[in-house]
Amino acid sequence: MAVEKTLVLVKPDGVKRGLIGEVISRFEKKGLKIRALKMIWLSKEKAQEFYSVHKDKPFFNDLVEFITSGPIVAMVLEGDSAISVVRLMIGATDGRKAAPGTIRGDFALSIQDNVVHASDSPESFEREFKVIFTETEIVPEY
Ligand code: FUP
Repeated sequence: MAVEKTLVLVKPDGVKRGLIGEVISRFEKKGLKIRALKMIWLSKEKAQEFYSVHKDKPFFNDLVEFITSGPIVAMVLEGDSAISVVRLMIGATDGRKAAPGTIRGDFALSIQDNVVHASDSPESFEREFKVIFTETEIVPEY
């Protein structure tokens, strides 16, 4: 068993549509532990840093505009194989192609407005976590 942490965001579309509870509920019921949770409104600078791996992509500016268009809910989830498990649960990037039963498959019809973000590797988690959280915002093991 490999206990991992992963970073999940409910994006501005998900917050505006009242899907915070739905998203958190799915992860709780799956058995993942919430180790940190907060609502924030990202600055443009933080958003650019968060999505820096995409800085040369044609959709970068739209992506930064979108993720800063309203508040988001950020959380750190922990559990066995949490990174791959959460990626499976959120589904493919494009909501039109995401499998039914996944979060994006059930709630998104767009590649940009796709409700959630989740880290895709331990390295991504470490980088993304530092943009959004400080170590002291992680609660002790419980
Ligand atoms: P994902 O890891 O599934 O969130 O997807 P990516 O890391 O490939 O992309 C990050 C975000 O960029 C996606 F959530 C949505 C956005 N995006 C676009 O807007 N257009 C694209 O063609 C690809 C991604």
